[in-house]
Amino acid sequence: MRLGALGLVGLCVVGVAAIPLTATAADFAGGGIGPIPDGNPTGINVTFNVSGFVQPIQGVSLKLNIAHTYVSDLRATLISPAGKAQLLVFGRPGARNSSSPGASSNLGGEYVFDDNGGDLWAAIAPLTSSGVVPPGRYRTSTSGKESASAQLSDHGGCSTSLTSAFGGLPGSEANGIWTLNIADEVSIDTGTVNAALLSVDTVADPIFAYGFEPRAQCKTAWLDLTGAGRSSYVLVRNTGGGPTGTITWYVKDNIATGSSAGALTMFEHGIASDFFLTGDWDGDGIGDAAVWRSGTPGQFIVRPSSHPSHHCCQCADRADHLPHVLSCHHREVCPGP
Ligand SMILES: [Ca+2]
Ligand SMILES: [Ca+2]
Ligand SMILES: [Ca+2]
Repeated sequence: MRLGALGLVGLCVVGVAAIPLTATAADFAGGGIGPIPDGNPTGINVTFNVSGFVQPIQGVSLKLNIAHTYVSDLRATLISPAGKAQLLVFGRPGARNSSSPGASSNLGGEYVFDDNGGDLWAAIAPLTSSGVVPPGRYRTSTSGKESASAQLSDHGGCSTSLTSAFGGLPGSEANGIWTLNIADEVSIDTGTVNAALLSVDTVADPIFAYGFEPRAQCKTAWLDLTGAGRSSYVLVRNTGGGPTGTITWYVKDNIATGSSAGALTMFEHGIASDFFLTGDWDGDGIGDAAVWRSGTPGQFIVRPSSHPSHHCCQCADRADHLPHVLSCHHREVCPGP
């Protein structure tokens, strides 16, 4: 989606969430803006009261007026109502492993995050400590250092997609309080969110074709189901019992060491007769659990990391032939056998 299209139907005024009965595109000003607590991973929550959508949303973009003197201190995550879907907007951009202090350049001005923007990490790379990241449009991107204290790999800087994370949310799930959590995870340098605007529409973007072009700054890890930048430890167990018993996935985050070793996540996905695999179907840089279920039609059933409560299907055109397009964007529902 494009911010330039926001006034398209005259439905809203910047700063005022004026809502039509049935929204097709609208802006929502953020509440809770202000100084970002220094060296505090909890951060602040900027909230957007979204309403008026009946049809599934497609495009989401975020405009921030933000000032900060050390861009690599910051992490920002956008979360839809009730946590149904979420995406890291940026996380410690420019910062990689634990020996790197990250990028000391500044934020100052208006930054738009949408699926047609430029590469934030590339924009940061040449800047000095007093340099300002050029205001403008940027893609969302995967995290550098995954926390203030731990980083074991050089991952981060891969472009992700707001449309893939949030597109397809039905109106009932798009309406409500959206949250942008912004945290400054490293002490000394500080900053402030001066304004925030969330733009939502129901029109698929004609320009972005869900591609993830190579980025010189981008590094990722195979079988990384947590976004830690290293392969996760993953097991599946037949916890339902029998030849079609429910399968529980056990995912151990591969960060930290000793008693603080990574957290264990458990969730049910698939049945014992499925084939199990992983990949990144929603393009958020984090691996998704998936199964292939043979049948007529055969189907991939994916648990996208950006919206894990929506197990979405991609059907084959006939029994055990691969689908034409692998995407969870529209949360396809396969017809019954
Ligand atoms: Ca600086
Ligand atoms: Ca700081
Ligand atoms: Ca994913």
